[in-house]
Amino acid sequence: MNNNLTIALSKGRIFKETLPLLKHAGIEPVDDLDTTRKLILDTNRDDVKLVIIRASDVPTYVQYGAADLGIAGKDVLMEHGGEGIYEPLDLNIARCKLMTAGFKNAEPIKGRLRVATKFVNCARHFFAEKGQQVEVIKLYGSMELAPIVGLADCIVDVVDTGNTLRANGLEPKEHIADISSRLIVNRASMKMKHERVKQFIDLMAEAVEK
Ligand code: PRT
Ligand code: MG
Repeated sequence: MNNNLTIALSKGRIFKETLPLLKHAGIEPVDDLDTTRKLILDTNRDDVKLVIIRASDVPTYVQYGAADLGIAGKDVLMEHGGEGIYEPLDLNIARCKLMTAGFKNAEPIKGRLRVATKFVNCARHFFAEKGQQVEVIKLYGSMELAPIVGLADCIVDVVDTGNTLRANGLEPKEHIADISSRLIVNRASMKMKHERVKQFIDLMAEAVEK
């Protein structure tokens, strides 16, 4: 087995907030992410590559060993289920909350509550724990629209400032989980490249503590 490291992460807030941590670990991308169209980024280290993918695909790449390591939100990890993956480090970045949200003065719903979300597993689990019957409707984005057009009674989504909810006449209701991004590791890579991976985790942990 080679001793290279492939790290999967998404563009946007996770990439931005991960850069300083990677830098502390001695890793800097060579290409400018704002302009490059490459999906595999070279770094200053010959033995380290970054693969840039959809946030919700990161656990899958790591699960199957297409990447040794990844950085993903706890929301995405809970939804994925975590099979084949270790989660050794909370990076404490891209913090937000997984919440239910709905109209401000919503009437109590008679019958089954309809919940629109891209987090169908999390939503099912949350309402099942409360013993509440729900119909979960899978969406891929713009969940806030669902109650407005009558597609659902409420949504499950991640919330930071709550501005997006308020701008659409909705408010956060029930807290499901505090979210931050985690460093994840493929189980086989953890064994086969143990020294290499452990050294990287330790450096990232140091960067988080700084
Ligand atoms: O778009 P794609 O399907 O590729 O994935 P994604 O939209 O999940 O990716 P990205 O980069 O937007 O989010 C990556 C991770 O960042 C998520 O999995 C969360 O763990 C974390 N995170 C932290 C957030 C937010 N904060 C956040 N505010 N993810 C999404 N949001 C959304 C929120 O739902 C709302 O639509 O940003 C919008 C602004 O939020 P407010 O509450 O400040 O208005
Ligand atoms: Mg997005």
